[in-house]
Amino acid sequence: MPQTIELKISGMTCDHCVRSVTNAVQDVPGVSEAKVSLDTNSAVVKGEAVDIQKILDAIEEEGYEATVR
Ligand SMILES: [Cu+2]
Repeated sequence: MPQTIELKISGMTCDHCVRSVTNAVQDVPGVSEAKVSLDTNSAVVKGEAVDIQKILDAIEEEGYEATVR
């Protein structure tokens, strides 16, 4: 079943941060798309059979804080 996950992300300050978060999220199994916004400090992730905790962990490993909205 396709999922759309909305996240709140804190700690991003520039486009480099956006890329780091985007790449980290896209590496999580099942993720098909990750749209990360610096303006709204949020992300919309699409995928299937995604372990949301893995997304949160991947973002934290990059040095940012993420929560599910
Ligand atoms: Cu940055």
